Amino acid sequence: MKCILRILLLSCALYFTEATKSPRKIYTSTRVKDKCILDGSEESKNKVSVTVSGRICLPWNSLSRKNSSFRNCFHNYCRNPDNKIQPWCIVRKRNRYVQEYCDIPHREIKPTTTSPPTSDPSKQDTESTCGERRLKPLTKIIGGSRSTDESQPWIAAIFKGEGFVCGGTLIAPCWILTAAHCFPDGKKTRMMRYSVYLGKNAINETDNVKEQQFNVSKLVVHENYDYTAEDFNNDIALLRIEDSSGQCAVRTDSVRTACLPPFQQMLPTGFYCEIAGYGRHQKGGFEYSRYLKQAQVRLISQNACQNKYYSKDEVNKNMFCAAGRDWEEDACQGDSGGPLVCEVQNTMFLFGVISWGKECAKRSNPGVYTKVTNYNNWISLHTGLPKYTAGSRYPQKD
Ligand code: 4AZ
Repeated sequence: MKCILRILLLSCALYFTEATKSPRKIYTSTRVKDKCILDGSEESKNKVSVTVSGRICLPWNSLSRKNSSFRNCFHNYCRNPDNKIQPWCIVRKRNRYVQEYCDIPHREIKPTTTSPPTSDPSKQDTESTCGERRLKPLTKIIGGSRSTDESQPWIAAIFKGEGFVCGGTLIAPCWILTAAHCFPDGKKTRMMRYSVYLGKNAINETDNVKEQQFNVSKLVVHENYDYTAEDFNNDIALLRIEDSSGQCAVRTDSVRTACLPPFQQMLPTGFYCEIAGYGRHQKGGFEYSRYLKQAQVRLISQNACQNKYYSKDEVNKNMFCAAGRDWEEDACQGDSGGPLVCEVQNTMFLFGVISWGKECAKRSNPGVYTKVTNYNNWISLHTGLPKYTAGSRYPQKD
C-alpha cells in the first residue's frame, strides 16, 4: 500500500514539474518533451479548425482517454491521421464526441489515392459491381448536409454550355438516367451543347483528378412525356455519354454506378432513402448550392400522396412521394433529374428520379419522384443493357 502511495506521489510531482515548465496551451501542440503525433507531416501547416457544419473543433487531446495517441496534441486543427478523404476533427454534438470533416477550401484538399481515370475496361462497373461506395455520407439540398462525390459517386451534373441544368444518375458506364423536363426542346435538343460531369463535388470548381467529363452522344426523352401538358408524367430521359476519345465512365472512388432495382420492386412506406443534388438550398433562395448536398427522405404511401397531399390527377402510378423528417429536408429547383437511392443490404439502388413538388421543404407538400421501377423495360430497350435492368443485385426472396 505504502509503495503504491509513493509511486502515485512521485508521478504527481513529475506531472506538476512538467506542467509548470510547459503550461497547458489549448491551441498549440508544442510541448517541451512529448511531440504530438499528428504534427509530423506537411499537413501540420493547416490551421483550419471549423467543420463543414460550422462547429469549432475540440482539442485532439480531449480524445486521449479513448485514444492515447492524441495525448500530446493540445491543438484543435483539422488533421487526417487515418487517410480519410479530407482532414477532420472532433466536435461535440448532443453531448457526444463525434468526428466531422473540416471546411477546407477545395484547393487545399490533398488529392486522394484515386488514380486518374484510364480506359482499362476492367475499371468499369458492371451490373454486378453497381451500388457500392467507399464512403458513407457525412451525416445536408434543403436541410440535409454537405456531401462528397465519394458518398454519391453515381451523381451526374448536366451542363448546357457553361450553365448547370440538372442532376442525373450513372446507371451503366455509358448511361445517365435523368428527368425529361430537363430538356424542354425534347427531340429537337441540340446535344452538342451539353456536357456531363461525374465525380464533381462543387459546381463552380474543377478537380481534374477526380472529375470525368463527357459529351452527350445520344439523348432519349420518354416518348410519352408531354411537354405541353406540364403534368410530369413519364418524366424520365437517358443520356449516352462518351469522352473526347470515345470512352465511357471509369470506375474510381468518386465515380460508380447505382444499381437498378427489379421491375415493380417496392419498398415499405416509411423507408428512408437518400436524395442528392447541386440545387437550391434555401427556400425561395436564388442561389444554387456550390457544393453537392444530400438529405434523407422517407417514402410516403401512394394513398396519402394521391389523396392527402396531392390529387390522383397530379400524382399518378408513374410517380411516388417522399419527404424529410418534419418536412425539413427536400429536393428543390436544380436538383431535378438527380437520384433518390435506397440502401438494401449494403447496396444502393436507384428508385426515384427527382421530378417535381409544390415549393420546397413545405409541410404537406412532399417531393415527387419518377418511379424508376416502372421503366426497366424502357431503359433496357434504349440502352440495350438487359443485364443492368434485370435488378439482379437485388436480394431475392427465398
Ligand atoms: C424543380 O423545380 C423541383 N420540392 C424539384 C423538386 C421539387 C420542387 C421543384 C420538390 O426542379
